[in-house]
Amino acid sequence: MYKSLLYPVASACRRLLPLDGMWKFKFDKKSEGNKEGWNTGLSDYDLVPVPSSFADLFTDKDSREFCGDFWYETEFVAPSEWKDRELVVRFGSVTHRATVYINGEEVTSHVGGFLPFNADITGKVKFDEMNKLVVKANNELSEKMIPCGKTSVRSDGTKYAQAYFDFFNYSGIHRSVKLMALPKLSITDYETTYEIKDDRSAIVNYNVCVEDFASDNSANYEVKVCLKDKEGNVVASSDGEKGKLKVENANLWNVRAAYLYTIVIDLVDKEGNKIDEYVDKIGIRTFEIKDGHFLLNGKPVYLRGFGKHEDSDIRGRGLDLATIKRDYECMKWIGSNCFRTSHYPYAEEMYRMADEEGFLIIDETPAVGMFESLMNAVDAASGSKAVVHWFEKETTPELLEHHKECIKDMIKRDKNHPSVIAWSLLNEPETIYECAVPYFEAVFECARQEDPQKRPRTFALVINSTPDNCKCWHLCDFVSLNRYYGWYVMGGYNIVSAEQAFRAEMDKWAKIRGDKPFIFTEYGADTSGELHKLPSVMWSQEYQDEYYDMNHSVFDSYPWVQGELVWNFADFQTGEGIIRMNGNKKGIFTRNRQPKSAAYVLKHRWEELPLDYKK
Ligand code: BDP
Repeated sequence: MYKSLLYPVASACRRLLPLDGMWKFKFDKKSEGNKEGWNTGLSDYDLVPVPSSFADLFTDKDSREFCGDFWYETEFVAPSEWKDRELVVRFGSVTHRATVYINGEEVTSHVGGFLPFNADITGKVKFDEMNKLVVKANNELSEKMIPCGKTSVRSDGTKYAQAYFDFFNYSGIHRSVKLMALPKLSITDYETTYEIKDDRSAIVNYNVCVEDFASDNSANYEVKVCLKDKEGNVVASSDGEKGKLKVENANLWNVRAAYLYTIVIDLVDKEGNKIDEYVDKIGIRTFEIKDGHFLLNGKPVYLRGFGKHEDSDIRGRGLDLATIKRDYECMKWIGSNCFRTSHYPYAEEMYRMADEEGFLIIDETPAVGMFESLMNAVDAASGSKAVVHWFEKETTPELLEHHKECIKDMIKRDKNHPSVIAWSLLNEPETIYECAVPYFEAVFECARQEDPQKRPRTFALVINSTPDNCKCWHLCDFVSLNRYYGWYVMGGYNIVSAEQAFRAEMDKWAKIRGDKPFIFTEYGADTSGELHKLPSVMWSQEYQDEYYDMNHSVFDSYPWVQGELVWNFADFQTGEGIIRMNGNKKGIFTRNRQPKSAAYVLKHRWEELPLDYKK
């Protein structure tokens, strides 16, 4: 079974066939697809683009809100030159579950909507002929997987997704699909760690994984690794699966001043013929927390930027390279240097771009919605059932296993990006009962084990996880607060009281924080892109400006606040509800990526703040 999460690239020894395009598509309203043989091909289908969410392609509400199984189909021809290769279909992501069939035969299943997986179709392909690739996907939510939610049923029997999170449950084949033709003896993974020396040289420690997928293949090979600079000159090389590359006068990867080296990993046989080649870009840098500061290459850096979403008009959460480009242009224009991949790992193209542009990423798992309060409040009020804390539910063990799988895959996929500086393991979970602690310990330990670079770990604390009652914050290497003083708490004219309450909370953290740095992973106010009002009212652009001014004056009073990521980069789609007007409007940019007036407030502030602010 081909298990590798390396980004798919073509090379001297690797071939790629992109399968993106219009695919056949069909909703399986009665869950009859398997019984009716849809795995062998679809009839009476629609055509939809891959990659894309399906929700906003159609004009009827039943399609947008569809919850259950839905099927995709495409065809491809594999040339007979590929007969001796491993053939693997690589899905960037399918939200949330997928079963893959090739020529009618089931080849693999995968759970988790935001990370890649492979379908190994070696030995199942007809060469030089049409092959049918069918995917059965499913977007039901449950409390046993992340993101958490449940699947409910309307009075007319139709299923619908009840998300425990504040973004639309976009679903579909969200990222690119590629057929990879790989050598039988393949490079399946590699990792790097860095040491920067006083004499400006650097050591790149590397470790390469090789797998032999043909049992008759003699494992007589050698690994050769070299590093090339921007001009293509080889600056270091080494032999062996593990080794050290010494780079003299190393060009370091820095914030908004990236320098990338090309790493070329070759497998060669005894005669020196190439068996496999994998090529990637890496950045030489260190990142650590010391004395309450984030140190990039030993120098303090103050984080400024956003919590984001993968969200755009029509394509929903589907990969859109134009949106990625525009987002980076907006993030550069405003003077930011960091973002969190709230609330799930993003498409790999986003990280590759951050590597190039010198942005810092806090990489987040899809662990969102682990909070029972709202549902419990209703239940408790009606006396209908005893309140069960989130982490003592009977679903917890299964949830934890899935969560750990996601952490492992996220770190496996993203560990070599210089842009990734930290892991965010959960967003706004329930932390005020002791039963949360073993769960948190397990996920924090899992991340530490998996990451060769031992990046700092955190989770985003909801407003009721306070210095008085949070049982889990001490596990964080740095603490991330989501705070809405002046919006959900004491908003509008009462913002004065909000500031006082905010400072009171910060004073309490100050007493117990030790030397952990704190950042804000969320603060924001919903704002209509059209509404101006003098004097301000909540939802007006004027109020969003005042809200940010108040929050920044609090941040600036505490030297141990080492970063500010506003919520949100852009307006985004959510489910329907009385506190959402066609989505969440806390964007600094509209959903179309045009600035609201708060964008100028932030631009002014962030361009003025030195990189090592509060050093
Ligand atoms: C936080 C969540 C985020 C929401 C945000 C909001 O982490 O997903 O979108 O609040 O209410 O609770 O805008």
